[in-house]
Amino acid sequence: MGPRYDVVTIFPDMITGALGYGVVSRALEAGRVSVQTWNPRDYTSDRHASVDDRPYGGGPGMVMRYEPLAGAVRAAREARADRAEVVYLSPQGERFDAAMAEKWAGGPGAILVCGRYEGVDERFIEACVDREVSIGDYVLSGGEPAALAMMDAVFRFVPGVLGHEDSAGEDSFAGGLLDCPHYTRPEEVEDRRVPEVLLSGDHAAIRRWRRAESKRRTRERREDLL
Ligand code: 6GU
Repeated sequence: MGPRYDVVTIFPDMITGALGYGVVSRALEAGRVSVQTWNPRDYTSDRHASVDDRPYGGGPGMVMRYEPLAGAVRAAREARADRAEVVYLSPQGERFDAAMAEKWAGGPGAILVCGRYEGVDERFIEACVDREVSIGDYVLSGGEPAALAMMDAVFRFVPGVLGHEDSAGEDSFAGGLLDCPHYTRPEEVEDRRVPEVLLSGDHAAIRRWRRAESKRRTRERREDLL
């Protein structure tokens, strides 16, 4: 069995909806990976089932309350046989990358906590969170798109998830380089021809060309990777 992710979110449909497509959907159906959502709203005790409240000290926006988050994490923990890490998704976290995705693909998975509003009560992070992870230097309205991006990137490294067994190894970043260009039929479209080497049947030459294109692209677009 591959990794299991428990996602704590007040918008579970965002997660389950987005997981219903393509290779990720098939991997879930085949049981190679699994995802379950936990809604903090189900762990409230007040009449209005409130998950957020106004920030102490004033200011704009709302803050997610401790109790509903802690309750959802506790429930997710109790549903797992292991002691999976609790990961809070936020722009303040350490940066997620391909190396982390590959490492996580071989692990048990995690409990991913998605924040909304201006943030979550800091005491929840202190008491319940093992690490904070960010997908990049921009602010999302919530952690859900980040959780989806991370799980997708992780699942691609789980054996059997991609049909063609070594496709993940040939993607951008796998070897520290960007991906090479790809072409399909027809051989010519609007006066643009497929590079001749790809039609040559010379597999060694094709391998060399793709490698050279990857390097050229990386140098032109992402010199920082070299
Ligand atoms: Cl992980 N969460 C949120 N809410 N915003 C982000 C992020 C995560 N990574 C970058 N921006």
